[in-house]
Amino acid sequence: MKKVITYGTFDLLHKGHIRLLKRAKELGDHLTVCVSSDEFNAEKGKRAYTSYEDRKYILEAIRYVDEVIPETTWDQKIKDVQKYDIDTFVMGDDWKGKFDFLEEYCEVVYLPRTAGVSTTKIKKDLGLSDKEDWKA
Ligand code: C2G
Repeated sequence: MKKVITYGTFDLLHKGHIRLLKRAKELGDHLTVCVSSDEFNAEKGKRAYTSYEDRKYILEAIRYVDEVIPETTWDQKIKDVQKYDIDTFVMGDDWKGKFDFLEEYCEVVYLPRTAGVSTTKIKKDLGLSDKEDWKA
């Protein structure tokens, strides 16, 4: 069984996220999604609208996703690839080159991002910001 892994926040889920997950799954038989914890998002300078628990719940409902685990640090990828016996690591190409160090442990694939959609654009179009004020 060919195992694939990808990482991300996946906040305000949109077509770009789904297309990434679909193409990632097409590279193997099993897709693990490592979704950023709320604390790790703070480290990434992001504040997700949807909590980690809810982002996990939503991702688990997607047909392309087989397993969802937490991402809590930048440095867990090598351990994850070994622990989950991963064959292929996949990210959108906005990360191109950033994770080439994993080539020692698995195949590394950067897929073209889906143009015209992003969580940041959604928030901007809705007049939301990353500030506290839009928290429900
Ligand atoms: N993505 C995409 N097309 C878009 C938007 C996002 O293909 N229009 C991809 C990104 O390239 C990424 C995945 O969807 O591979 C998740 O995107 P984010 O939730 O923004 O993830 P990010 O904040 O980049 O977190 O350790 C890695 C980080 O956790 C990645």
